[in-house]
Amino acid sequence: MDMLHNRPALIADLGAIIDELDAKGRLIRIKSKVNSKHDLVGIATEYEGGGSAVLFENVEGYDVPVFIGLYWSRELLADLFSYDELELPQYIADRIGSWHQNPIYPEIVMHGPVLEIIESEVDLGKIPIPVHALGDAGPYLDAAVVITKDPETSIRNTSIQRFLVIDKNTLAINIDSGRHLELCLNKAAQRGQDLHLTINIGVGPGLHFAASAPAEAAPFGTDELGIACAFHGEPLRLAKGYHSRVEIIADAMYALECSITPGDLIDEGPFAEVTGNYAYREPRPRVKVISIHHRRKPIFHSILPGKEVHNSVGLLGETNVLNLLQKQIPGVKDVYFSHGGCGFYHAIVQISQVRAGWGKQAIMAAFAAFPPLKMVTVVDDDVDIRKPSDVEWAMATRLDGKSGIVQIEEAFGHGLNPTFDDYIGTKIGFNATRPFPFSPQFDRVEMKNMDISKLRIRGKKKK
Ligand SMILES: Cc1cc2nc3c(=O)[nH]c(=O)nc-3n(C[C@H](O)[C@H](O)[C@H](O)COP(=O)(O)O)c2cc1C
Ligand SMILES: [Mn+2]
Repeated sequence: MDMLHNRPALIADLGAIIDELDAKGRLIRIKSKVNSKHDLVGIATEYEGGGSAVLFENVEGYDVPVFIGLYWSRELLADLFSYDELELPQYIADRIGSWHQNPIYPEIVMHGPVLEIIESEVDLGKIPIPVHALGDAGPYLDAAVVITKDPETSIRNTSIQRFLVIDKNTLAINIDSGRHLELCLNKAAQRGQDLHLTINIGVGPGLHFAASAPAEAAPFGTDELGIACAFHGEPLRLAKGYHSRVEIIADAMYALECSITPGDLIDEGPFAEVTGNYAYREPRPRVKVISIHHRRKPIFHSILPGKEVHNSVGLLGETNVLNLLQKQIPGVKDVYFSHGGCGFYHAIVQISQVRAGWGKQAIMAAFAAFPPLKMVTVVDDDVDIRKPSDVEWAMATRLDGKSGIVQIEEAFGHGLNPTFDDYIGTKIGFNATRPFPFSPQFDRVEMKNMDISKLRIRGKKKK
């Protein structure tokens, strides 16, 4: 009985997650004193992608540790949910499916770790918020789960946005075009009201995934916090804010109650973004921080802008494309968003062809399922979609340059992609599948699979 409740509680509580990673030998504790400006992220980058996360226990000038790396390895993430890495996208798709069919709703509680301390004075300078890249404008909140309410219907919306720290009680937020938060802000503007929001830092992956779920999986007007409940297998615990109409996450490390006055802008950027480029400086909404709640012994959670974002927003996009393609396109077996494609610009689709023409249908369906995509490559089921050289082989030997490339000009994409100036650019699909029906010249050579572990040999196999 207790076992059943163990898992959900674990996934909902970052403190418990860090302990669990430690017990599994998946936590590196940095004991040396580290400066949070550039040095911390520089060190974290050395561990990026490994199967362990990192806890900086001694951050210069602060008594709060910084945790980083929860999302940089799918192996680590999958292990936390007790799944295999390759099962992770399907597991996430199932959780979102379960939310659609049998939603569990969040509950309001009176007590929770985040309510332990409320700061008498708002001072963001007391939180060890790292400065990431050398060209960044300043410290950034990068794993901040935003909750707001539609000013018209009061239905909650959840997302993740980056925030630049301006001064002790001011942040600047980057809201991409098309985000539900933008819709809420526009509605507040029409009503002449401020928009209230809460920023919740130090949460588990169920909630992080709920906030990252694309609009195509969680349309406007649906409370995405239910997705977190689906991961936890129980209601997500919310606490009422002291100053705002919007709830905070009772089990978070930190919760900030904030407001935005529509039209009030302040310069934000540059910031090292998921593309590997800097997002440029521009006037963006100013966020006033009204109160700061936190645990008695908080840990600050940060993420790196590369693989960690691929495995959150990208993984959720991948899951959505997989889910929709499996419903719409006969023969679709697997989908992968490659790291070279920044985790969410390039979808590789594996298909077991049953009829001609579905390769191109898969391209169109993938673009529709996830608008930030710039490229889709479709391959047969004898190609390993997680192996770049295998995908290239399919393009080199099976893609017909004349009939196999689909080009869609002036389409809406992702504004951060340098080739999508003001969100508009060209999307490309590559149908690198064999012509159907198959003919022998496209057959892949096969050798017999042998076990060499018991061979009597002299000499070593070189790597
Ligand atoms: C780590 C991370 C950082 C993100 N940063 C931003 C950001 O700065 N601005 C933004 O608009 N979306 C950002 N996103 C994407 C949105 O959170 C995501 O698309 C979400 O689904 C939007 O919620 P919505 O569908 O309710 O609009 C980020 C996602 C992740 C995982
Ligand atoms: Mn939404």
